[in-house]
Amino acid sequence: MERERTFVMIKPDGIQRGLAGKIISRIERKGLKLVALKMMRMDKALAEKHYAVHHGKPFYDRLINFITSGPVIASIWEGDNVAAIVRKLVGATSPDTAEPGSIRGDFVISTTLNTIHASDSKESAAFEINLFFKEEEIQDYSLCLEPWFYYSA
Ligand code: FUP
Repeated sequence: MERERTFVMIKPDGIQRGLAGKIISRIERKGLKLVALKMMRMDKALAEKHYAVHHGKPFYDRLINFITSGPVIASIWEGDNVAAIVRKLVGATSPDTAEPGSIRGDFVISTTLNTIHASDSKESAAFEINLFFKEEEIQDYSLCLEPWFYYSA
């Protein structure tokens, strides 16, 4: 079944702190389906496209420097209403409001070093997936547990 997709990226601090496995595991255990995954180093041009909406803001240069400072893990996840669900798992942008139990609520104390990016809407997911992945890098397969995540009777 064709379900909605979203883009998730583990940032350089998440990799350095050894949180990549924990973060992926949290998204998996929710019942979402991993369809693409790669470790890569973002160059300045890609970072500027990805964060174009923040161009000119006071934190923009810091953000571009940080995101290009080390490798990231880019991924695509599928599921019903997946963009909204993953944003809830990620938690709020500000470390003082990120809810305990969310990824940022449990692991993050900085607004810059915040371990994870997730698309904030279906529209930004489509843009970001297209920016980071070629269609042939996205896997089409069925998840054998899917009938235990979605009730279809
Ligand atoms: P989010 O979608 O929660 O990652 O947050 P935004 O799209 O608003 O911001 C993108 C990135 O900019 C955040 F991951 C961290 C950084 N940022 C700051 O450094 N300072 C700010 O005031 C807001 C965002």
